[in-house]
Amino acid sequence: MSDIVGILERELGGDAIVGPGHERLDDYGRDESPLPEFFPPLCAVLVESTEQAAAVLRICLERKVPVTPRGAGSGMCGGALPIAGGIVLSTERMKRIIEIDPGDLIAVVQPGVVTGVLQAEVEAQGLFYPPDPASLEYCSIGGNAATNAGGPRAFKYGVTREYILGLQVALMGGEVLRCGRRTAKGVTGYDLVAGFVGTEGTFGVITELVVKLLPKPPAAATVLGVFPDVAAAGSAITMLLRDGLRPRVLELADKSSIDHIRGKSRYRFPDNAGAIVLIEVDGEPESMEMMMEKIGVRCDELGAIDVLAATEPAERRAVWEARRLISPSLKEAYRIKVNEDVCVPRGKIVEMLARVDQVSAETQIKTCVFGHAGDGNLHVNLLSHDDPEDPAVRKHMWAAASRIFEHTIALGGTLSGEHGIGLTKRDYVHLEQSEQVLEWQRRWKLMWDPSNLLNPGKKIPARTKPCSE
Ligand code: 2HG
Ligand code: ZN
Repeated sequence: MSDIVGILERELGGDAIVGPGHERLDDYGRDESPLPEFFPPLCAVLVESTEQAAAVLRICLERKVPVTPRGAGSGMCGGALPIAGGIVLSTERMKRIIEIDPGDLIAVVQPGVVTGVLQAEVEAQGLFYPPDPASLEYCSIGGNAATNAGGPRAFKYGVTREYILGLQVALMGGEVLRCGRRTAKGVTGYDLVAGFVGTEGTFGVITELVVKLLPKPPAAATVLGVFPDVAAAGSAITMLLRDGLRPRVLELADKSSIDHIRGKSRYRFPDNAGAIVLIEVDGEPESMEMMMEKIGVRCDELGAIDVLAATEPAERRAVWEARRLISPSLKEAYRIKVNEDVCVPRGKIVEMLARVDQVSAETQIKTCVFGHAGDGNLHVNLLSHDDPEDPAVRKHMWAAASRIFEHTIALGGTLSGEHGIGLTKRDYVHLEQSEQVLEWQRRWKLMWDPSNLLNPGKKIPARTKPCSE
């Protein structure tokens, strides 16, 4: 393993390598996950092409060196951490939008394209790429595909998987695979594209994507329902869903979330907000007023203490900037932020919110809940000012997270709605999936990576007992 850095340097050129002693090397041992430790790689390789990515994967297999793919490093579950050492393969330099075709409604992009940049580029041509993870200003499309990222607009438009039509993937050993299509429909063969999306860099390294676009909705408007507390806001969401309301966004933020962004946000949230429901509609300009009126009346009936409309683009931008500030503001305010993204059936949102309160009361850990409540996808943040490296503190925080997972599963939910499993949730997957289901996934992984060198130790827990038991 020791000469791997030199070999990669000779193959790709020194400029591609962030090697030992480089001031940036440590950055590749961290991501946005709530882990205090970092995992320094031997080196990071910043590839610029599919051929370079394939060369790295060929060399790593030949030398039996673990390799961890990385997009922008914005993942929250440790998926991009090189926990087995070895090297990090970063696609951050592959930033080219190769093609935008307004007729075919597709774009062809490299994985390092920042999601927000792609959105702005297609919107300038009257098109629309809906998936909008909160980190869209710095996360990359390759990472979004690797984690099957969601976002607020997933409520109406669905998650990343629904927008990936085709992929080029570099496989362990250096083979390059092109799969999928660029047509609106297509059922030829098995759906390998869907199989790669969401595998968190454990099957292959995405080096090019064909993404589906939509025509840009001509108008959008945002409504803020202000509620006395999170329980009232949660029941309002349940009722709005029962009414059959289908806006493009149906988000929730509790009082703690709002209080953490007040000082920073350009948007002034009402002082009396005990929780807010953020609703956004899109469609024809003439229909906006009518839809907002309807939502406003319904929020009033459901116990809102105020309903505010944001129609002007600048005002809507300010609302969204504020919403995206919640996560970074919590990170700034606490030494520990264990953030979960559990997802419960929509009918169980109110019950889940009550169970989060119960866990907070039992453990005396402060919680903050916000997120994509219309999808049942709640960001339950467990927060503490204690020392993140203190094993007792750590144990206590993760025991609380484990209680949150147990409640989620008891309500028929799933551990992760959008962030992925990576490292931080890997050892809880057995709460949700049977050993048989896990075993089939292990076999699937080994089909693509028989030496288990590509992002090893992620996504699926190691076998703990024979499948037959
Ligand atoms: C969001 O929706 C992100 O803001 C981050 O998914 C969630 O930090 C979090 O809990
Ligand atoms: Zn989110």
